[in-house]
Amino acid sequence: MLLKTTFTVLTFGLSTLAFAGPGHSDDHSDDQQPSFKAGQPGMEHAIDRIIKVEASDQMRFNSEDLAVQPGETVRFVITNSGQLPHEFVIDSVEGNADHRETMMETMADGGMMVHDDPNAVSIAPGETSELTWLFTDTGTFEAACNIPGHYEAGMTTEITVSNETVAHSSEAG
Ligand SMILES: [Cu+2]
Repeated sequence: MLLKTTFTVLTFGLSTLAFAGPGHSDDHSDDQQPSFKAGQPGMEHAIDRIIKVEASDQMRFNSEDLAVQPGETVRFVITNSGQLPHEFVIDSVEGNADHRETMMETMADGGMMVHDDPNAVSIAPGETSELTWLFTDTGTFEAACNIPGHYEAGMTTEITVSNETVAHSSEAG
């Protein structure tokens, strides 16, 4: 059995409401918050799910399936089981590529890169860090460790955001 049972979750039309504002404005002038392609920082009281992730020196994120729905707030609890520092950054593939570029430039200048972006968290060896994130749009994003060499060694995991309704119900009730 390859298909897992998926419960149909009523999301109360969150994504519909988001676009139901009066007068379609086409300019995305969200000045109050920096915009992230993968969503925005989540709020404590809105957490729908907790996903545990292990960051290992094998340059892997070990976790359960990272499939979420738009409108879902997830608290990621990331434990660094290794001896090296790691980080967990939620962004688009391109966004993470930019992070890595910035990090390389900073380190080339002799600086230390400390991520204080809301979509990123550092995890010291043996420590556990948390990141609460609200996924707003459908798409394929990734959680990545952008410490030089880590991503390249495979320290990235895909996050799929989709309205995964059970489309195979041939006979609707
Ligand atoms: Cu790492």
